[in-house]
Amino acid sequence: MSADPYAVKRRGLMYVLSSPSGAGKSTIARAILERDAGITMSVSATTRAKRPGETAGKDYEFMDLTEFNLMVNRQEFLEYAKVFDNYYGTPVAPVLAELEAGRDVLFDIDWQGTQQLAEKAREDLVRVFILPPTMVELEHRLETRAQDSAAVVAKRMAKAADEMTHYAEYDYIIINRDVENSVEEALAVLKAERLRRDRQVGLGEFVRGLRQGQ
Ligand SMILES: Nc1nc2c(ncn2[C@@H]2O[C@H](COP(=O)(O)OP(=O)(O)OP(=O)(O)O)[C@@H](O)[C@H]2O)c(=O)[nH]1
Ligand SMILES: [Mg+2]
Repeated sequence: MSADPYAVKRRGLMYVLSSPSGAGKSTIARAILERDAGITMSVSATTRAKRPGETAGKDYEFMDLTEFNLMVNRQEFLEYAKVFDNYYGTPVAPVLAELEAGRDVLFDIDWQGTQQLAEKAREDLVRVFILPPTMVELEHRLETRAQDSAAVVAKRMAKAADEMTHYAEYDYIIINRDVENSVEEALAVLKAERLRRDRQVGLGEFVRGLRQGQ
């Protein structure tokens, strides 16, 4: 993972952030990436239109349905799902490359995708669900985001209540009352999970070295 000669070899983990729309997941994800050099974002493919301010290849790989289906058929997705009216999927190759190099991968995906990852890679998965403090706050965030039409906001509010019931499928729950505090909590989870014994595959070797007086 790093050039540190004393670093214990470890397996990368898959860190999933999910939440109902507008709970602050994308903001928290961005902050994690800025503050922790050991984790990289999984860039999803999507059939939804690019929004102003989004960069192709960085925010998403934007593609049409034909292209998306081609990737599905070639089994190039680790998971994929229909969210609202569009398809979203996680390309498998970049994720495996990061994990094999001992780096962690961050996923901003919904509960459907998280369930699929749990079936495929339960051991490597850390699931975090973000809840809004109140529904009033959630609606406010959706409105002030102002990237979507009023109709889209209404649709997302209606779905949010449903989506929240999936909190029980996650390992950690963060109630986003204050973004800074939520980011710290999200980073604390990451730090603690990295210390899990079974992720530190180089421990046997490390302790052997210790016993030999190195
Ligand atoms: N299953 C799955 N879900 C994804 C993937 N990429 C994004 N999503 C989810 O799709 C939903 C919509 O994402 P976007 O179209 O970017 O919209 P958004 O404004 O960011 O929506 P929210 O993050 O929900 O507020 C979010 O819940 C994402 O977490 C993916 O590869 N797989
Ligand atoms: Mg988002």
